[in-house]
Amino acid sequence: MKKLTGYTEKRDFSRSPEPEPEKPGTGTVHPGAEGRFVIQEHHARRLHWDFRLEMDGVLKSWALPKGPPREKGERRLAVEVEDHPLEYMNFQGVIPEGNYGAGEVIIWDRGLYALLEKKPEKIKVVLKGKRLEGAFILIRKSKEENNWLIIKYQ
Ligand SMILES: [Mn+2]
Repeated sequence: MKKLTGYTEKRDFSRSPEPEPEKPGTGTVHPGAEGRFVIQEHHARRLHWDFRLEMDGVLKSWALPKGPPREKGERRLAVEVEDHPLEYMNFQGVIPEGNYGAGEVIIWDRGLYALLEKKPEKIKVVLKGKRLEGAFILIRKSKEENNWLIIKYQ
């Protein structure tokens, strides 16, 4: 559960409909295996899309200010944010004013992904969603920062 302290510290679950983590998730996704992914359109103070991969028992998460790349060769900024609990996969609804991330959350796409490669600075996946399909690579721009690029390469 230690991994989710960033998530729980930012939220008051008596005031937000977001899921409170119950148990730590299990089931690490290894290269060659499949996991689930979700992209949530989040109408917060600034509209963005949250890209989440089931990985190591949590949802590894990035905020995409301009959404995911749709065409081969396109690259978009992906800002790494706190790990979310697996239950967040199914969340949509309105986070009330005054709460962290206040605004509407809509599931924009979801499905399975195949993990091709996983390194601290590089993650390669094949997404099999309704809207997004194909191979994507996430590359961390610098070791000290949370800024990554997500690139559609196939
Ligand atoms: Mn968000």
